[in-house]
Amino acid sequence: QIDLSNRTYVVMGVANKRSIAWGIARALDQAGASLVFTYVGERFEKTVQDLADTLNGDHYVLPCDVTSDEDLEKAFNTIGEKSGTIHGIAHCVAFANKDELEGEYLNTTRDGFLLAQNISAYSLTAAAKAARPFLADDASIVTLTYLGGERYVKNYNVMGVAKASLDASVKYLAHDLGKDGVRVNAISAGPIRTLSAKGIGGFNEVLKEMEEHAPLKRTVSQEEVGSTALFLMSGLASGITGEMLHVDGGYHTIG
Ligand code: 0WD
Repeated sequence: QIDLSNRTYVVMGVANKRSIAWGIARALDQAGASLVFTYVGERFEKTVQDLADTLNGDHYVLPCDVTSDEDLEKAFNTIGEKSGTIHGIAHCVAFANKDELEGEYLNTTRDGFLLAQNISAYSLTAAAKAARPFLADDASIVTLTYLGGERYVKNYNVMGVAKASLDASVKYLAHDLGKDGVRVNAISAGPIRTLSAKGIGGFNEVLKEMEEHAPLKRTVSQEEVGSTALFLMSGLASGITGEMLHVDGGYHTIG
């Protein structure tokens, strides 16, 4: 049994109850953690607050647009003031223009490329930077990535390139923060039906392909990603950093 009581974790990227971030939040909550949720856009405030209020443990909710250094600094300074120390961050944020998540990657615009990199990759570095003064000496940062950053996956396009950048960032951040005792890892999740996933062309076929060909012959759930994040956030993973852990029923081993 993992016990995270008296420890504070920041969960970035809950949009609704289907969000992977929510699966992570529930796993951390069940382990007794105190949680801080960051959301972007007023329309998500109530959803996130209402969801957070269903949890057992302490929690509060803050706005934070990861494209703004000012927002990030404000949010993490507030967390530092209210909670003191941060024991972990679940970074579950990504965005690309929907019309660039189908057809040829070659058609990606400069603005679309930079937008995807900004929200989906640089935001991890920016969040780590803003959080650094408050990170515990055994803190654990976990981000979410996807196979499309390691190899070609149809339609994933500009987001695949952003995930490749995110994956490299994990390794560099693991070096920078390792001397503070802080670990940085990525979970490469299999396809899960969420708000963001809806934007990806042919997503139903990706799910079907996984059910047919993954070693486990099924898709994975938010809960399975949540329990892996809980492991990475816990002392059980104290020797693991700069790693990418696939929670994809083994799909990455084929093809
Ligand atoms: O199959 C999937 N769903 C997989 C998702 C497979 C493998 C990885 N992932 C990754 C995603 O790429 C992302 O990094 O998991 C992470 C979480 O994605 P999700 O749970 O699939 O999607 P969703 O519930 O939509 O949450 C992503 C959230 C945003 O939601 P919307 O739908 O509004 O884009 O990222 C947040 C927002 O809450 N977000 C931002 N947060 C702060 N600042 C920003 C921003 N500028 N933009 C988006």
